[in-house]
Amino acid sequence: MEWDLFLEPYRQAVEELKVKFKGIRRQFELEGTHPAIEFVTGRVKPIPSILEKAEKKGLGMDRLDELYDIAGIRIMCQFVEDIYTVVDLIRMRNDFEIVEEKDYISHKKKSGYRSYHVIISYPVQTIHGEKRVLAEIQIRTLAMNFWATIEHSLNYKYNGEFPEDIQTRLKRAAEAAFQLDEEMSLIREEIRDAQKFFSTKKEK
Ligand code: 0O2
Ligand code: 0O2
Repeated sequence: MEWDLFLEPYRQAVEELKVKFKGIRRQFELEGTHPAIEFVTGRVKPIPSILEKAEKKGLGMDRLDELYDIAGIRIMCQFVEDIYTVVDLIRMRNDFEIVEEKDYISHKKKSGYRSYHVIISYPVQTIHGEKRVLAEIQIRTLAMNFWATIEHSLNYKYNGEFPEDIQTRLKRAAEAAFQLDEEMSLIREEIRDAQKFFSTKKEK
């Protein structure tokens, strides 16, 4: 398997998508409106994880291109409302196509995981013409990201088999993250006004 050759279009897609979403953030800033995007990260799935996922999904080496998260983009937002603004912006675009949307916000996962996932088909221009790759865009609030990041690293440590007390605590933490998002939404307008005030002050 020529991994470098196989992964190159995915690397390209991740880099391009990062530039595009960071561009959206900058446009909000230039217009002086609350940026729906706080920050953007991206990664190409490590080879061992690709192999593991392919095995789990029963995909042979000739069908790795059916995995939709080899290219992954993550968009962090301050407020839950911003997530839907970003989803609308994604739906409006004509530089890629949406394949599927998964709303793990109104339907959180059993683990407590919340995020909005959009799977896209992204055209990469290669020296042999256009090649479409699948990419997964995860959109979440800072609170959702905090929870998911910690749960993910614990998952790694315990190999998915959490002791019961940790599982209970993680569920409680997920609930606390949800409450935090709710509270923040309620005082969103005030926070927005304060941020505007501080950024005008900074400019002076
Ligand atoms: P800026 O505008 O200078 O902050 P890469 O962009 O390739 O270097 P990648 O793969 O996108 O890196 O992920 P990485 O390095 O984890 O983080 C991407 C960007 O997100 C970086 O900014 C980080 O500063 C920013 N970031 C990461 N965690 C946080 C966070 O908790 N809060 C905030 N506000 N930003 C965070 P850049 O890309 O260097 O651009
Ligand atoms: P990575 O790169 O380690 O993050 P499945 O993975 O089979 O449960 P499916 O259908 O393949 O689910 O995809 P899904 O659920 O739409 O998205 C999978 C990705 O969402 C995961 O990628 C995580 O990034 C994130 N995710 C989903 N559920 C959880 C969860 O309970 N906790 C955390 N922390 N993240 C979750 P991977 O494969 O883990 O890859």
